[in-house]
Amino acid sequence: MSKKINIALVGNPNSGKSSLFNSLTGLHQKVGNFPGVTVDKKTGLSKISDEITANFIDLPGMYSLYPKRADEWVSYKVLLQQDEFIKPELIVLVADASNLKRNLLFCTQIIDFNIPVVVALSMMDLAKQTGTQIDVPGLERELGVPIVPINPRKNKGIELLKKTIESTIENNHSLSNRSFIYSGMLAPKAISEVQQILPFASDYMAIHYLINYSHLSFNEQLKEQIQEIAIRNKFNSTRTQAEEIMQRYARIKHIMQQTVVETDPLQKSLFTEKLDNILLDRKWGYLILVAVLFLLFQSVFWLARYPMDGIEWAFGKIAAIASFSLPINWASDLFINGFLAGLSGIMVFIPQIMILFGLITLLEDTGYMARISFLTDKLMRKVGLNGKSVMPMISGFACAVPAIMSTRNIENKKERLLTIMITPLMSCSARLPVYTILIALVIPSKLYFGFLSLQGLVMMGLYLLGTIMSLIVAWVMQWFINIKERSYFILELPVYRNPRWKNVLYIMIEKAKIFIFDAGKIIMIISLLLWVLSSYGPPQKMKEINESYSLQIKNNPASAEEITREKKVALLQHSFAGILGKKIEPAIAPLGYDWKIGIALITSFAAREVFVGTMATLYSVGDNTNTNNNTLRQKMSAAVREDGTKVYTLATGLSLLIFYVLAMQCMSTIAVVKRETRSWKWPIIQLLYMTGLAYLLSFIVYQLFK
Ligand SMILES: Nc1nc2c(ncn2[C@@H]2O[C@H](COP(=O)(O)OP(=O)(O)OP(=O)(O)O)[C@@H](O)[C@H]2O)c(=O)[nH]1
Ligand SMILES: [Mg+2]
Repeated sequence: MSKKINIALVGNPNSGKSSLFNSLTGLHQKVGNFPGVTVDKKTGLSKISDEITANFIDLPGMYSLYPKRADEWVSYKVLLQQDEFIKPELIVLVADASNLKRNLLFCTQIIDFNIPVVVALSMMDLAKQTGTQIDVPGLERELGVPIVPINPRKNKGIELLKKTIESTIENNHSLSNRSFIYSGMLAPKAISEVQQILPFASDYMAIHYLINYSHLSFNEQLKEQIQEIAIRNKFNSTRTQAEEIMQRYARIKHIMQQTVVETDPLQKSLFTEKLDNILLDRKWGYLILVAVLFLLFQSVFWLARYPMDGIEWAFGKIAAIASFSLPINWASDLFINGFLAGLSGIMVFIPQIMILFGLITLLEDTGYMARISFLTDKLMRKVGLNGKSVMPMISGFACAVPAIMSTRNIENKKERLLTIMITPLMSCSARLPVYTILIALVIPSKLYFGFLSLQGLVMMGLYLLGTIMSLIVAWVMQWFINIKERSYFILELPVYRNPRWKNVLYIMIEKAKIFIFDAGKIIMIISLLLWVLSSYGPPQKMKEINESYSLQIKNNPASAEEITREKKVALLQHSFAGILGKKIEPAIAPLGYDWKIGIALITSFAAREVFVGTMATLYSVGDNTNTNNNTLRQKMSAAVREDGTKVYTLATGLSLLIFYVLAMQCMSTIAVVKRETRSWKWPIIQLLYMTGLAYLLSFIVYQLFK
């Protein structure tokens, strides 16, 4: 019978844990070239042998066993057997061979827990490049645990690792109870008293219970007992920790002298260092940073244009063929004006979303993202944030939900909270469709110097507006958040790496899929619902309209076409959707919006990307040209108000753009903020301030440009 065991993957940040996890399980856990990519636990199955199936747990990285950040606590609790779902029976410790000394500190702490350990030594290729030679069997003897060199990027060493895990499990009971340092001597009496109430704790684990009992999931009685032991024995956690670290480093130093040959550090001139001399330069560094960000947004707009035109054209053709060949009835109307219109509204944006995610993944994979944090730390500090806030903010350009989760690696609580509060102001990919269509409507397509497109510049302006507002809001909000904690910025700069193109491509396809299926599902359902709401109304009123216009046509057959068009508009206005839109019109008229836009604001309250689907449905249902091969853009640009003036003037367009830059219209973000801050207070404040800001600025802009 096959046995299932839990194996935790732990190690320093950026050492290759998630890469190994992916190699072992065939899953696609996010991997990136900076410390703190993984911020939550994730499990996956892998067959170790015919008898053993392992449930691997990928965990956030930790520098040492003294957690400071929210993500380190996740790992710490799993290691101390305090996680309610996962209790690891074996630990695979991933150690970065090119950074051995620091990785060994953590490694020896894990060894002293007395849970079976296998060490996976990653980055051997990098160690070799810098001339470091490691005597693996010698190191194994000194540490007393098996060590397997691996390279998860190239799938090397995985089989051997599985074999070693298998034999470690089999030899479990004959494992010598060998510790790296004599932790029992650090606080002998307190430790043995803890072990009397928690008999399974190793000496070293007992120390951790003494230090962190108040944060762990013990019952109150047990917490009081441990506290009492600590006080009675005058247990001093700071002194114990310092003593422990010193003892460990003393032994590690000795071991390294015996088993590792390093080149003279002065001689090694790394590619990374040379590149950093330019990229982190006080002048060039910032210039290059601005250029990189500029290129990023220009390319999203540029590169995507041609595939977008193609998709639009194709859907126009399909709709034309369908309306030509299908019989005219409610089913074909639903198909063409509900389903097809909604679908094309989704598909058109796939190219931009893929390109945006692809480029951001490139920044992360090469290691440049961490440099952006480094370069911007000073600026960020001025507004109460931290260099580490920049990574979530830039990820926020793709999607606020993972971005907000990634704030877990910011140490300071206030800075983390501020980052969470402002990240949704960064223009995420769901806003792209809205921007694209509105820009195409109200901003002329002009080129400066033959390559700078005006529309591209406006697009960049919107991204910039979101970013600048986020800094201003952070600056203001820091005075209202009353958390006092020392702030510091420690970020290990990773070495530059070639991007893994397969990974980039995978993420692009994956994000496109998520957009089509997750967002698409919502868009589609709302579009179809909207089609019903805007095709039907109170029956009595609808009947009246139909009859009155039929009469008019009978009396005046020459202008039948004109009258039919008026009839359609009247029907839409008195449909259920029309009634709804009219209801909120007074509130949004000062921003320059009519009732159709009002409907879109309502439907996109839960998810902004619904805007385009809504527009597509509304303008198709009320389509007064009777041909279906018009694109949505053409239909919108032809839209007129009751007094005959155009709906989408520059003023309305700009006001609407600004509203979408600033308003909080995303249920998923609200949910994730609630989860990360563990209260409803912050998501509610966020919803209110963002929507208020959006209303105010849109109002000002409309009144200025009107
Ligand atoms: N050269 C080389 N690169 C590797 C190796 N293993 C992983 N990498 C790269 O190292 C980087 C970090 O990998 P991850 O798997 O995200 O590291 P992690 O330990 O999960 O990092 P955190 O989640 O931030 O703690 C990625 O760019 C990987 O492609 C290796 O053996 N050699
Ligand atoms: Mg990871």
